[in-house]
Amino acid sequence: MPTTLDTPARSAPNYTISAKLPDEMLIKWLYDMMLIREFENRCAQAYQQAKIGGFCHLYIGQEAVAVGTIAALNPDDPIVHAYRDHGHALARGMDPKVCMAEMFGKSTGCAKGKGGSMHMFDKPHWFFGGHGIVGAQTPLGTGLAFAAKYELEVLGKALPNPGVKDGDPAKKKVALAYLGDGALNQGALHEAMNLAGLFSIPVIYIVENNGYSMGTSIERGTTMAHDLMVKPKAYGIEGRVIDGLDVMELYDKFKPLVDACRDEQRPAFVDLKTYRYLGHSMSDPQKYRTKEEVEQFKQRDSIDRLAAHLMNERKNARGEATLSEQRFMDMQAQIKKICLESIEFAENSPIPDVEAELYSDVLVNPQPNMSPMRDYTHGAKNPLL
Ligand SMILES: Cc1ncc(C[n+]2csc(CCOP(=O)(O)OP(=O)(O)O)c2C)c(N)n1
Ligand SMILES: [Mg+2]
Repeated sequence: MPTTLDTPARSAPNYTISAKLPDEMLIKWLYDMMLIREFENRCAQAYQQAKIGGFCHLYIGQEAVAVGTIAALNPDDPIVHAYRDHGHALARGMDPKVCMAEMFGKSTGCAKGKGGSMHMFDKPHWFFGGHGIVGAQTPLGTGLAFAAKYELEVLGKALPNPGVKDGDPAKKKVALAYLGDGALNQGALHEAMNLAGLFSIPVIYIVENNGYSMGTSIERGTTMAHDLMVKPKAYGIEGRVIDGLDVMELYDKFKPLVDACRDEQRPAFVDLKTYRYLGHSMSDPQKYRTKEEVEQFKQRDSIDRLAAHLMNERKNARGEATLSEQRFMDMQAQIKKICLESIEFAENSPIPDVEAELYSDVLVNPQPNMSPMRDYTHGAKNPLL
């Protein structure tokens, strides 16, 4: 059992900011978390049926992190993530059909079927990926935040950004750069954090600390795993530890941090403690942890927690339960329908046209470095050769 992921007994909730939010907002959080979980379950099924290929990392267990952190943002605050990214895409507003089509490698997907599970991308929603190289997204998040600050303080106008509505140059922004605990020791993160500290860049590094990097526990791979706050401290960046299994508690702690970083145009670092229920990817015998450990975290499931709060603890203006059992069941049915329709849409969508698509929207290496033994191009002509 990783020591960094303690599972303390829960006391009665003492929510602060989130307790004052409208009922419908909290119900939407629950809906979004349930949608992500159902979507991921459907992905697992489709993967087992070989309808989804390549790598596939599911987000089940961690849903509160994407939903709670994104809820604290403005819609045009940029975010960037690693490869466990379906949940963030959905929480940011991507159409589940488009997300599922990308999973299936179909041309109706958000990256026209060329990205797959690890490369969700949704520029209109200010979601800049989906990145498969561990840690590589952290300098990108720093750059997105730097660009916003540069527009505001130096240019006085929005930089050209085709595909999204022009940002308001007079508006202070904050960017989120999510990373796994396995990215903590990547040089890119430390270079990025140094710059962010030096230039006071409004980026928040969110470590989705699920305790494992593939099969390696954080204690085995990272110094000071029990106190990650020493890392941002070295770069003059404020750090916070936040429990990522209770979305309302998460929001209560995270929202003021976002507001402060926006207002003061400076960075932060969050050790967000969470847990994934399934293996690292679809093929993982999980010999590195016990079934009891997984069960223990399931006892603190974030969806169960919020549902119980809305159905049993929180009252609406009429003094009734905020969420009735009937409405909860209706939500379940609606989500199931949406996910099944997404699968149907993905299945019925065409695969990308090789000739038209293989070299469009991708970085083409003009020096062919592919094996001459195999025709990776399927006959498509490289426009740069
Ligand atoms: C630079 C680099 N090194 C190694 C890998 C192989 N790899 C893929 S995922 C992964 C583990 C990352 O774990 P973590 O950051 O904790 O994210 P999680 O899977 O827990 O979400 C590794 C080592 C990679 N993709 N990129
Ligand atoms: Mg991890």
